[in-house]
Amino acid sequence: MTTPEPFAPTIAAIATPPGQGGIAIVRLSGAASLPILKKLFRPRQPACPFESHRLYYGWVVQPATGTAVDEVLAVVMRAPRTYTREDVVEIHCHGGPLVVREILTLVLAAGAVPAAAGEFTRRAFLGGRIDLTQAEAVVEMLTARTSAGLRLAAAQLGGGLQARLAEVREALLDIRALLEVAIDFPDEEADILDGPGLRARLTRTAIEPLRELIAAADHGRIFQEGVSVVILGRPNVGKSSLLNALLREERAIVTATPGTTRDTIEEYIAIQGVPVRLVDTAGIRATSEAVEELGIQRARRKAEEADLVLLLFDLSQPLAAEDRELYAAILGRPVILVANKHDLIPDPARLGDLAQAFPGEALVPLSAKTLAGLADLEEAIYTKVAGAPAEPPGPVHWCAPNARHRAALVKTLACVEQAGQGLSTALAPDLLAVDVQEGLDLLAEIVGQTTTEDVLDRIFSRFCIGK
Ligand SMILES: Nc1nc2c(ncn2[C@@H]2O[C@H](COP(=O)(O)OP(=O)(O)OP(=O)(O)O)[C@@H](O)[C@H]2O)c(=O)[nH]1
Ligand SMILES: [Mg+2]
Repeated sequence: MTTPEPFAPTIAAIATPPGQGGIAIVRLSGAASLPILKKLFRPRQPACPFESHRLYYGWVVQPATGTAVDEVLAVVMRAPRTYTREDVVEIHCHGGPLVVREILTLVLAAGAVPAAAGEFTRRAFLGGRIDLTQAEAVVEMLTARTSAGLRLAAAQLGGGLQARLAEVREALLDIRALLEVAIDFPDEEADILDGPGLRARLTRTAIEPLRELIAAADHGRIFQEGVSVVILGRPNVGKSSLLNALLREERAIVTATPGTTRDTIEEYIAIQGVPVRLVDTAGIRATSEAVEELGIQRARRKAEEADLVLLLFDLSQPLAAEDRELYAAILGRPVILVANKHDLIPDPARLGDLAQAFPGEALVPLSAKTLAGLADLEEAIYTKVAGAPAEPPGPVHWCAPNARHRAALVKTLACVEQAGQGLSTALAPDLLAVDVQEGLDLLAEIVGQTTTEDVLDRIFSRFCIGK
């Protein structure tokens, strides 16, 4: 367990983004925050009491000369009711890059040291105000790309994941206690371990919640990291038109000449809260055998990189051998078949032909020209990448374990499942206890109770300075 250093230096950083703004904030944290403030801040009220969590008006001055630097508001927040649980001071100054730099320089000259990336949040974690999952949620909040991603991060910051993990931990602690009784009182062992309840209890209180959390990680990842969707199809089927339609902007050049797009084009959109990287590709066609082979290889590679392929067809043209080859090349990958130019051929028979040629695949009729069917396509994309539109989302949807949490959860589940199997095969209780303890250790790593320094460094290095 890492503990906060008792004599940690007072740190300072500019907490607002670089550049010009209405105001900028210099933030300090540590025992010397108030003494440092007093060296360079001249409050209007000469007998300023510096009450906690109150703003005071005054001037920052050069301590040596008394020269005025800026007119500011200063706030002192006394430990422990602060972001870091240490004394915190914020100086709200005019938002010019030079002004705020100069104030930071004065603060450092008065005894503070520059804060490392994420150091304020790291102190909040070391001070025990938040656990590691909440610290990680701070980064997710800062980097969220859609409001759904932001909501998930906020829920995790509020302790959503922490609470779920605590429930599993309690359950495992109870079961470990039972196993210890069985170890200490061999006469009772049979009663305790063969009680029909114990295995069922392990399943209900640990195995199922862990499986749900892993599923939530897979679901949440989509909202936070986003997905990549590749548009594939023969030349001239309307791939670039579809990209533009989804973007609602004339981004890619569209012409009636096949072979317009020569290279891939990437753009970002949000579909019902999912950040999507959309890739338009050059139409794949066979002008000679070698080219055909290359095109098919490229399609396969693109499909492998993508979370979802939109395979486009031109409904006004008969299905071509190349259409079938493209489909065969991406077989096994998540795909939506898009029957484009539906405005030209509204005949349902043509759609039926496509459905028959590629049975079992999602098929959406569309006109990239009139935009009819676009909402259905967006719905189909969402359903394909995020699963069926969730009914009122359960509490488990309000935490999104990240890749680090997920890896540890999978290992925890394996330990707990092993313990469950051991129970069925009447394994000795001391061996069962080993599995349960291993699961508990893994949970402790997730919340940061036993996380090593290098893992912490990796996590906090994702922050910006001043956070
Ligand atoms: N009527 C109609 N025309 C469309 C539709 N979608 C695209 N087109 C037309 O089809 C032609 C080709 O469109 P593009 O979007 O450039 O096709 P592409 O698949 O990107 O073509 P390449 O880049 O050459 O592979 C253009 O003339 C578009 O205006 C549609 O839904 N209906
Ligand atoms: Mg194109």
